Amino acid sequence: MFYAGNREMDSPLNSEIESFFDSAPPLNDRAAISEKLKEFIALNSSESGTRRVACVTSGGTTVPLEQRCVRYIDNFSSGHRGAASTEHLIKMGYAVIFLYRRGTCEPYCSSLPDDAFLECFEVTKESAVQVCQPYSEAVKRAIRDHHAAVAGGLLLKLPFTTIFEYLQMLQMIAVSSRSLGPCSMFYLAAAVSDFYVPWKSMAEHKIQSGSGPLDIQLLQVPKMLSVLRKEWAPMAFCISFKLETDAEILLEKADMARKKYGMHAVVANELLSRKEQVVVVTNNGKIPVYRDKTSSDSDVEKPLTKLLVDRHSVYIKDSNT
Ligand code: PAZ
Repeated sequence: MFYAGNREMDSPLNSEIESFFDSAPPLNDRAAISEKLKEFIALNSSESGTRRVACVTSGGTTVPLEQRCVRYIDNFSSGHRGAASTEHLIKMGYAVIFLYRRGTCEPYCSSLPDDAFLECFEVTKESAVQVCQPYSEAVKRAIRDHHAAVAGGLLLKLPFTTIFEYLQMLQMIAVSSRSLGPCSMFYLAAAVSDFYVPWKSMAEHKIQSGSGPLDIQLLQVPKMLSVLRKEWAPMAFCISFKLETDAEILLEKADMARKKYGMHAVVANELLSRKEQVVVVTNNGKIPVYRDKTSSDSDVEKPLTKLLVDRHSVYIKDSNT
């Protein structure tokens, strides 16, 4: 099902998008997601003043090679950027819809031990389960902060795995947040596949290995950023991310993406240095942002989200005048 907004679906890009959605397997839990979104948006909108709501996307999308999927192509992303940014945005007063790849980092979990889950717990003489002493403060803090965000209506977590799920859910979120107008922000840190196998031309069963080299044709995933900007959520403040491994082409590619898709900002980052520095590319300049190296527990997402929130404030003010 494709929601085109008020425009006619007549451009070649729009027909590619339409055919992507038409051929995608429908979301299993579409009705439940839609209900959760409706409630979350209603909770954060009121006549006395709408809270700012950010949709933070995080983690990589998979491209299945078989309908009963055994093999898939993946995009690199640990989800750290999205999870940390979500925590900072909530601290700055935002409500966040966290659209994340199942199994990647989640907000409030970064201070938890990397050790296997079961190593954090022990059984007492009275047969109760308790957190082992060295982990207890970190676990307590994570549970408390996570609970406060979810119970306070400030965090809605929606997991995806495939490119099909991701784009359908992004569209649902964008259309549901239209009523928020300029108070809505899209912070698109997920690493989204550029190529996919259309569902209808995909093998149903596990591809057999006996018949020699595998020859698969991947189609280009239609670029949804323009349609997000122009049709799904035309009033929202939109930030996309550009990852490159070649620093020479990074800033130029980020600026091209900004212009081509009408983004309000593009965050340019290079794979190896992405945790230390990024560059925010806007229509009036390129602003480098660095992690505070004087503090061991600082991250680059703190100054990054602060800068983008300031830009969002200006955007809201300008939209209201
Ligand atoms: O998830 P992570 O913290 O490991 O990495 C974040 C990132 C590099 C995936 C993100 O900053 C990014 O650039 N996302 C967009 C990637 C792209 O499609 O260009």
